[in-house]
Amino acid sequence: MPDKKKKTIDPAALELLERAKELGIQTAFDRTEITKPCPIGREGNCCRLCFMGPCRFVGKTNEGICGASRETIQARNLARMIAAGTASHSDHARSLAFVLLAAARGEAPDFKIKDEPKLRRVAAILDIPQDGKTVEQIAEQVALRALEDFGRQDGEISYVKRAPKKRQELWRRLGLAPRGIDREVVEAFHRTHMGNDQDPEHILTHALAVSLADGWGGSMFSTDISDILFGTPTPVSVRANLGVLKEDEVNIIVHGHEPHGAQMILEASQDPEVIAYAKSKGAKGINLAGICCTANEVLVRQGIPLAGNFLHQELAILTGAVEAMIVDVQCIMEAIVPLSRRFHTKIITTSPKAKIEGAMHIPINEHEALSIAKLIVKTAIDNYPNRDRSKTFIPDYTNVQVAGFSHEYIAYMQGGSYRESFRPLNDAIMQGRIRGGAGVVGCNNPWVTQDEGFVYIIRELIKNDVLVVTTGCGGHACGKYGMLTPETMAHAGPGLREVCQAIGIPPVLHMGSCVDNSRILTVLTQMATEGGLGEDISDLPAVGIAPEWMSEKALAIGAYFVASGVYTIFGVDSPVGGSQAITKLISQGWEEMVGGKLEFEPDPQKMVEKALAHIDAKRKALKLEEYRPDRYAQSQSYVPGDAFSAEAYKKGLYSAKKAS
Ligand code: NFS
Ligand code: SF4
Repeated sequence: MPDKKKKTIDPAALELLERAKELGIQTAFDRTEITKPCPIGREGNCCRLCFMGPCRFVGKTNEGICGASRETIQARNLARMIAAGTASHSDHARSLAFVLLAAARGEAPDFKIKDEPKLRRVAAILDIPQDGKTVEQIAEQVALRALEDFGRQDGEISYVKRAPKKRQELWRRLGLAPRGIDREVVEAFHRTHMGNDQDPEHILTHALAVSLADGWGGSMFSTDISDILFGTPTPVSVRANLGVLKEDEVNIIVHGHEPHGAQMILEASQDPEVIAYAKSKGAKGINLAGICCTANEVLVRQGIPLAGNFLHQELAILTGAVEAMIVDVQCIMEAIVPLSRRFHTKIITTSPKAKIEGAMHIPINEHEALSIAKLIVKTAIDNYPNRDRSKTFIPDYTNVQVAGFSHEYIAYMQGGSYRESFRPLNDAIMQGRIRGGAGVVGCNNPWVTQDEGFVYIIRELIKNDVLVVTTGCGGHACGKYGMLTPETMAHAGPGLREVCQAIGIPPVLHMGSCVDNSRILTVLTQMATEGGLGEDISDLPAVGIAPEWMSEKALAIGAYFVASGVYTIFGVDSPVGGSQAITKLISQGWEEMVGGKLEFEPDPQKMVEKALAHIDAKRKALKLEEYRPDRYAQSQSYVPGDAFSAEAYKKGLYSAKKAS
């Protein structure tokens, strides 16, 4: 198990953990120490796929009761995790496709087609004829086409053709182009049932196909449909961390992943009648804040504050100042329900797919969404008088962040609508002003110090002139420490800093939620096809890093980045650490096959070293100018200060006191 010295570097979290201790309350941080996960299962050495087992591969045991080898069971375990992650992202996309369909047919009056240009761009990609059709008719066709891709039996899903030509051909040659999203997921579970596919390499090759059904299927449709319904993000400034909660307002937290319910909660909370109702209960107003990806999806589009990432969900309740936490699907800890009973907080589940015992269940459907959302918000307001002031403790930390760099905006910012392109970015990489790119994304995991990996790795990368993009809980982490502001360019190497100054962007770009990792695929494709950096994603000097991963969804993302040609490094620990052969297969083996590889490396410093070495090797293979940090060292207009240290953070250097 990793040796962890402290639980978190977040001062707000530290104060609340202290508070939890005073109250005798345990959180995931404490349960990590008490529970001690099974070391056999943790490294993938346990098979429980049939009732002759579970078979544990320890000591001299090298086969299961059925004779399955260690490699087979490792491959099956990993493939199943990737399939479950793919199912989650994709089922989220399916919900959105149904919302779009209902909106297009006039059956979801509270949802509108907010971004018609995006709808038309998506329709064009899908070859849907638009002449003489109304916006609603086009939207209906887009929704139907997405749903078709879920149930498609043959051929390939629509978005395969969005990849670089060379990549598409490779996938087709290897049989990796997903036929249908549901089909690949179902087949993964079939193949890994007892007594079926028992060739580890064969199992894991299919796992790559499954993951592509996520990246270029479910996740990409999620992103597109969310943009159509709620608007394509553009940079917006929001506040982050638990200090956004208010002493004198009804605090409502939305947490989860699917954006449509949260969007309705947001609209309900802005309704003058609902606000008046809150005032009638003695509150000054309604304060909505978000946790995890629901926050990244909805709130950043409209500048609403973020309460924090995955490990902040219990801490938010510990403030004693939250009237309701409204959750939909994914990454919701069951622990929040018993915890909420120690305070006045109500946990309300809103997805027909997810109930939690002891929580209030008010499912939101697309047909009467807003009226249900108003009911939910009123339930929170009714709870406001129950807040016990002697128990509230809101840590006074927030920070400013700029988020909302959609791939469309990244193209736009490099030339405006007149001449948008990836030419400036590609040129900067070719000249060595920017050394390369990195996506630093993913979860929190209480097995490592919360946010420490993100802050360390990103700081080192930008110092070394690597442009960073982030999503998901990684985005929250960056936001909390002020790393998403233009001022962060003070910490960038001189070449990268100059580019950031010229365009006016931070060196770390927040691209959205975890399904928005699909936006990174689009950016990589645009860079690979712009010219000068090879002709496939695997040619690019780029890496993916998930330093604090924990979920099956994270593994699905890791796998689709690999299958798309990206070197991907995961932190914490390896779920296949019990087999050297499988470890080699998913790194060296996959690299030979698809040009990307998956490695697990717990040490953040080594992650940075590996990332830089890979970027330099790719630069060399492309015969680009050698990267020399001193070459463009002219730009000194920013004096670097230590904005990221907990000390600086505590002093309030970058944490203006709870601004609204
Ligand atoms: Ni991604 Fe978003 Fe966070 Fe991990 Fe969970 S919230 S979908 S899975 S923990 S980054
Ligand atoms: Fe054991 Fe084989 Fe059953 Fe797995 S499938 S539990 S290895 S007998």
